[in-house]
Amino acid sequence: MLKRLSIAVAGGLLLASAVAGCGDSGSDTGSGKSGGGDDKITLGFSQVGAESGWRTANTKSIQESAASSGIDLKFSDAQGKQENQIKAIRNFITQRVDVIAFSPVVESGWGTVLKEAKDANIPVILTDRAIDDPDTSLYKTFIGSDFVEEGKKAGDWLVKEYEGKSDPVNIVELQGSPGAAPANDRKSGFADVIKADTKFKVIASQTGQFTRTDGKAVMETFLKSQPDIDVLYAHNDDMGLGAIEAIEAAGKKPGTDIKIITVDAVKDGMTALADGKINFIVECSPLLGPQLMELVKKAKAGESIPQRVLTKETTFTPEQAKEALPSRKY
Ligand code: GZL
Repeated sequence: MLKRLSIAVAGGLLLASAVAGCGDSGSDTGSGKSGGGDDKITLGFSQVGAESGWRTANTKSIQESAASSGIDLKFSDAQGKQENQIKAIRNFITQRVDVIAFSPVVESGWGTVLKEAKDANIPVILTDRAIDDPDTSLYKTFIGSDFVEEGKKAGDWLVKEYEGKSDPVNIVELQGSPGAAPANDRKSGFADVIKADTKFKVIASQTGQFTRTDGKAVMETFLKSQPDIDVLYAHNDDMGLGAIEAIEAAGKKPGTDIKIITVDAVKDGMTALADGKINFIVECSPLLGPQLMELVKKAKAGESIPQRVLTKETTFTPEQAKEALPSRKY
């Protein structure tokens, strides 16, 4: 996390005015030509997978933006596996694409393959998630959210919610997928804020893999093993929605008996928020496509790009969700 913070400071933050835009490896959804053909840019993109509503919206944004930008997209779905992403990046290098972009499924283990891309003189752009490699020359920029800040926003809401109360507040936490930057940083940002008051106790914390299925299963075990749960902090809406099913099956009222904080603000999460089943959502926008394509064009043209492009996002209460839902793009 510290490394990324130094990158942010060193590279200068370009605050996005708004983020109108967040099968098999190397499958080409474009014309199939490799880079260097006509003046059409070929982009090789390796996506984490299809684990959540956020990821679906992110993929849609990238595919639609590539098409509208006239960029030939070779899209690869890694199904949540780092080895598939490394394979896809090597395929893109062999195919001599013009630019490589990817959302790293985990923070570590990218130095070797990114050095191969650098040696092949193919610019790389990180989107959505960061890596912990100290060599920032391995990629042109990282466009994505500040996950530590997202965790802090979640913690800040909880502190305000329980201001003036002294009884213990028992928290269970559904973490994102192990090793992923959003999981590591949302956990640390939240913990940093709540440690100021000893009444807050994280009594159980386990990965729900960012999926509804696993979020529900882990919440079931929490409910069986923890007789007194006051709050659930889920690192994304999908795990929170799965947990809601488990909470209701246990005869408890989500949002009332157990307060729930999640991150993302996808439509299903916002609907549960508007219905009072979730109490607070920290937004993490998946609509990174338009900005990514602008960065791809600059990288191809050899123009200078800020080391860090931070996406702009907010938070939602139930009332704000009711207002925002009709115009939500994802
Ligand atoms: C965050 C993104 C996370 C989302 C999850 O930028 O990487 O991965 O919060 C998704 O919903 O699975």
